Amino acid sequence: MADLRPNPPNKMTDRSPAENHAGGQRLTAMLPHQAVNWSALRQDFPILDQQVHGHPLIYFDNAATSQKPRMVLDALLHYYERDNANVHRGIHELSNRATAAFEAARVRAAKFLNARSADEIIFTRGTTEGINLVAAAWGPKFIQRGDKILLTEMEHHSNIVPWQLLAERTGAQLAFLPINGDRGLLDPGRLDEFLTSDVKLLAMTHISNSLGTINPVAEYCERARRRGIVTLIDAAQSAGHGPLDVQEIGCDFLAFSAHKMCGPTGFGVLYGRGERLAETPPYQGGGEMILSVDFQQSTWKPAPHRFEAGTPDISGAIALHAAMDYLDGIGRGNIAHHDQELGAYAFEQLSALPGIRLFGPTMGRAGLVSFLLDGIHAHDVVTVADRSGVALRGGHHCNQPLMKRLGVESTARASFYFYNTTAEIDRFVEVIREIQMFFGK
Ligand code: 7TS
Repeated sequence: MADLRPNPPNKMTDRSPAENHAGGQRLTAMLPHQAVNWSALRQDFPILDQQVHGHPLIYFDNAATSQKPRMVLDALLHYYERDNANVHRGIHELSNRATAAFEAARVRAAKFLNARSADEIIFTRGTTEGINLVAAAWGPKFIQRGDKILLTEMEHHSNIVPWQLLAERTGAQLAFLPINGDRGLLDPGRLDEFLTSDVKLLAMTHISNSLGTINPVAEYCERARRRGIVTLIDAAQSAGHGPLDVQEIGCDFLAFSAHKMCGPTGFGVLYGRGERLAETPPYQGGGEMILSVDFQQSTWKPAPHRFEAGTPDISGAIALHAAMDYLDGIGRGNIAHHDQELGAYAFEQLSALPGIRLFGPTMGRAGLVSFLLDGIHAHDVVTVADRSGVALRGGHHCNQPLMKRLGVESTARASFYFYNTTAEIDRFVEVIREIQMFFGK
C-alpha cells in the first residue's frame, strides 16, 4: 500500500515513485499493493461514458472536482425518495431516519480520518468554509497583534485569504515557507528558522493543487506542536486520494471537501482536535447551535453542533458517507499508489516533449501535472485540448502568489483520479503534441 510521503529532491532510487519516501510521516502501515481492476471501476461512473466534440471524454480535471460513482448518486436519490425530513427537530419517523443517517455520516467521517470522536467532526460547505471557520471563530480569540501565522508559498487562496482577513482584524502578520523553484518542494531543514516564538499557527496544504507536491505534514505538525504552535492542514487534494489519519498527522485542524473525493459539491468536513473545539467560540449564530436563547443572550451547545447553525446539507452528509464507503471499498492505499503511478507516468511522457516546462517534484508526486508549452498560452492549450475531448484546466488555479513565485501567470494542468488510465494519458500526450504542431512549435 502506498503512503503519501514525498521524496527528497534529486534522490533517485530504483523503487517505484510510491515506494520512495524520505522524511515525513507514515499515513498508514505499509501493506503490499493489492490488485484492483481499475478499468472495471470506470463502469461505476456513468458520466465517463460519453463523447465530447466527437471524441471519447478524457476527464483530467479531477483536482477541480471528481466525478461521482453510481453508489453516491443512488444514496442521494434514495434519501430524497424515502427519508427526506429536517434533522434534530421532529419526533416523526422520517425526521428520526434523516437524523440517524446524518449523524451516522459524522461517525463514518470520524472513522475515515481516525479521529478520536465523532464530536471532532464538523460538517461544512467544503475546505474553504472549514478554513474560514477556524480563522473567524478560533482566530480572533487566540491570534493577537504581533503574532505570526505561518503558511507556505504553495497555498490555495482559501488557505491564504482567510488568514489575511484575520491579520487585518488582529494586527497579526503572515509569513511563508519558501519552495525551491519549479520543483515545488519545501525545505524541512529551514523550518526551525521560521518557527519563531511569535508564530501561533501553522496552516499548510497536504498536497499542492498546482505542483503535485506531497508535503510531509506529520513532521511539520510535530515540530510546530513542540513549540506550542497550533496546526491546520488543508486536505482538499489528499482526502480520498490516500489514507488520512489525523492522529498520525497530529494536526489540530484539518479541512476537506466532499466533491473532490467522489462526493457532492457544497459539502465538507472540518476536523478539530477536541481541546481546540472546546475553546473555540461559535462561528455562525442560528438554529440548532444553541442550548437556550433569551432576548439579550444565548448559551451554546458543545462541539460539533455549536459550529453548525441552521439546517445542514443532510443529503450532502449521506452522499459523503456513501463516497467514503466506496473509496474504502477500493482501498485508499491502492488509490494513492495508482494516483502516483499515473502522475509519474504523465510527468515522464510529457518530459519527452520538446518546448515544455514542467512544474512540481520529479519523483513522489501526486496524480497531477502542471506545465507550460513554449509560446502557447495555457488557456489556448486547454481550449484546443477540449476539442479533442480532453478536459484540462488552465489558469492560476487559485494559486496567484505561487504563480508569481514561479514567475508565470498560469499553467495548464492535467489531474487524475483512479478511474483514469495510462491509455488516456497516452492520448492526452498525443493531443499536446498536436497542439504544439498546430501552433507551429
Ligand atoms: N485547497 C486546495 C489545496 C484546493 O486545491 C482547493 C480547490 C481548495 C482548497 C478549495 O476547495 P473548495 O472545495 O472549498 O473550493 N482547488 C481547486 C482546483 O485546483 N481547481 O479548482 C478548485
